Amino acid sequence: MVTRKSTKKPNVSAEELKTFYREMLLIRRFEEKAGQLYGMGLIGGFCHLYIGQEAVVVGLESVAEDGDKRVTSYRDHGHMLACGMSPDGVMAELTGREGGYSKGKGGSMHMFSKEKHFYGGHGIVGAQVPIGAGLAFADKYRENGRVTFTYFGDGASNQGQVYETFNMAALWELPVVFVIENNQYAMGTAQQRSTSTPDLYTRGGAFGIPGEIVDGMNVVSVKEAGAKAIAHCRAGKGPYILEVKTYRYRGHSMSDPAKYRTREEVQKMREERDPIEQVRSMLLAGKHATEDDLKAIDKDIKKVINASAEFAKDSPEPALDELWTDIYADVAPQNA
Ligand SMILES: Cc1ncc(C[n+]2csc(CCOP(=O)(O)OP(=O)(O)O)c2C)c(N)n1
Ligand SMILES: [Mg+2]
Repeated sequence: MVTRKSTKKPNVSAEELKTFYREMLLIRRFEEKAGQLYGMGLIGGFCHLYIGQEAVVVGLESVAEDGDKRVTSYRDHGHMLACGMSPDGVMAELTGREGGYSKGKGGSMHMFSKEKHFYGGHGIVGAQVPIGAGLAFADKYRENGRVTFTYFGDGASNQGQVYETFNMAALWELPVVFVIENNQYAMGTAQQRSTSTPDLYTRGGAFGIPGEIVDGMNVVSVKEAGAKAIAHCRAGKGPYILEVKTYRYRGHSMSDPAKYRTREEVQKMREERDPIEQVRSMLLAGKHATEDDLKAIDKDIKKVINASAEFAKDSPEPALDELWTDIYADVAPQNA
């Protein structure tokens, strides 16, 4: 089994660092805005924010190619933005409006984009894991060289269906990267209180699936590990596990008072490990950008996010007869 950490110097251009900065900031500002709209009563139901975990999806999406697929849990806004879905469509869905990706009928946890190969958004813990293997099975069957990123949490990694999936994915050598986003908590339960062995990247050992641990607060490390994992899958060698160590800054969902950890713990992580601040420092230290350049990026992104909130507020609620649509598929699935 592969179990080592990469120690070589990062191989990333100044342009790419700037792209990472922009993409992570887009997710952060989007989530902050979603939090505000939730507080104003414009978003109802469940809403799980991704703040703190931005480097995971941005690093991994940087190695994905056209036609590669992704599926994740309910903490899904970052994944959608990182694969190129529109902030307008995502925000409108959060507010339950017609202009949303599910016409306002799905909300935060139930959005999809066939065009961007984003397959949800799943509220049942671990349920997306066999779905991810199914997507990879279809690609293997079609011999199209595509890979699926299947994201799930540290909590979900204790679910039974994950291991049934590992077995089949290894047996059939499916092109799937299992990404365990270890943000150290499952709702209010810290990982050490729920999990007998802390090293989740070794969980594929019984099935012969290689795994690697990655610093998920460092987007460059995530990119490098992602490149290796995806190359393994594309070469037809079967599944790969990445345990990406990250941290969720906000509560589990909007209704979480977060009494299970100290403010100091969160503050320390924000001050010492923040993924966006790390890239900001690299850009400034390498003289790849000035404070003013970075301010201009921030200003640009705020515009995009404010426009998405306006779009969401202006979009009407779905018409009553939408209650009867999108219940059953009208046609059998064709080539995805
Ligand atoms: C099968 C199932 N059991 C329990 C729940 C309730 N639940 C929702 S999220 C969650 C914690 C999952 O934590 P983790 O996998 O670490 O993901 P994170 O929320 O940290 O992203 C639980 C227990 C659920 N939705 N589905
Ligand atoms: Mg977790």
